[in-house]
Amino acid sequence: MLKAGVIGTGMIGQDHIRRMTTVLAGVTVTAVTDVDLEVAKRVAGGLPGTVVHGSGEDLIADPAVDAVVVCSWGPTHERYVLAAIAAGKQVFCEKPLATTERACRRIVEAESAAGRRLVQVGYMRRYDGAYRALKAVVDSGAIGTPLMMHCAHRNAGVPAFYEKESAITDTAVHEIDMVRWMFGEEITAARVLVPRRNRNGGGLQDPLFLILELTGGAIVDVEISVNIRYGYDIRGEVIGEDGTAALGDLTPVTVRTARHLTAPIPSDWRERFASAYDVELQEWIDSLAGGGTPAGPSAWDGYAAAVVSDASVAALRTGSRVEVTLMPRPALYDPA
Ligand code: NAD
Ligand code: ISE
Repeated sequence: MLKAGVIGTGMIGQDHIRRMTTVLAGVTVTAVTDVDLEVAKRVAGGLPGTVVHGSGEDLIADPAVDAVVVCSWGPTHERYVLAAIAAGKQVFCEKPLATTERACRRIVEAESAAGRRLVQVGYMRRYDGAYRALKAVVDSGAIGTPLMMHCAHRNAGVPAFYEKESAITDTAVHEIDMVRWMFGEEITAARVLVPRRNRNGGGLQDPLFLILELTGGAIVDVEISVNIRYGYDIRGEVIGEDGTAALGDLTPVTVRTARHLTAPIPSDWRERFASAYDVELQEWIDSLAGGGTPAGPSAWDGYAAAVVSDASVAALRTGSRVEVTLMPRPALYDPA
């Protein structure tokens, strides 16, 4: 039984604790912490035997914690991931791995020096049934060589901590990771177009239109709308030489009444990606059994996504096309 400690008991921290305590097998939550200790105590209150620590560092040092799950705000990820690596403990870190290229590079260097994989990053789309089915079609060659992909990442609204550039660093970073995985190629350059503003967006520049270029010449566009009110809507269509493949409408039910056809739309990521998070964490837990190492998105993937995210932020600020340069990939991350 894997003894997990959770740092950050906000929205996704609570959701992952719920799945680790009521859905998944082979795991128990032995400790939690949050910078807001009252929240951590409230969450631990419903979990018999779960200890509340005063800091993330204390939780990582706890001998009753085998593996750490980092669900705090992005800028705090680096220090907890580095502390877990230093303690020789496995760490599942919610995306983004860290909020800058430099911070991710420090994590990659620390893990490489440790000589074994200790980090997995929460890019859960790789575990989503619809994205996996889309990738299977692309990989099968049925639509020919993929040339382009259209994506839309729509949120009904965003949390209070969301800042001007979060549409890229917190939201589109999912497409950045997904595209690297879907095409099996690196992203080489980014551009951002800025349409007129949504009146619901407050001070945010919302929506944004991100354009990514890939090593093999394919181009991907991503509409990022984070105050679109009607619901949480994730779209993707790959255009190949001989056909196209798109994520389907995932609705479990459609209703026809009074000459109208209606279907529910998820309210947020918890609903849309519930099964993907389940599979992601279960596979992580299973991979660690008997001292194994994780097989999911690595610190290198977290680093690569951060470099593209930084380039996209620079493209937004300057209005120019910004090239992406990755450092040489350490041997630890060579494909098996
Ligand atoms: P949230 O604000 O609901 O929760 C974050 C919690 O972390 C808060 O309770 C806050 O008090 C706590 N916290 C902040 N700094 C801390 C620190 N130094 N030490 C301990 N706790 C600290 O935010 P959220 O929506 O749960 O997002 C948390 C992380 O999860 C972010 O990195 C976000 O990008 C990621 N996330 C991923 C997905 C996904 O689809 N994979 C979805 C949502 C959030
Ligand atoms: C959130 O942090 C997530 O990761 C969600 O998947 C994403 O859709 C949302 O925009 C982010 O704020």
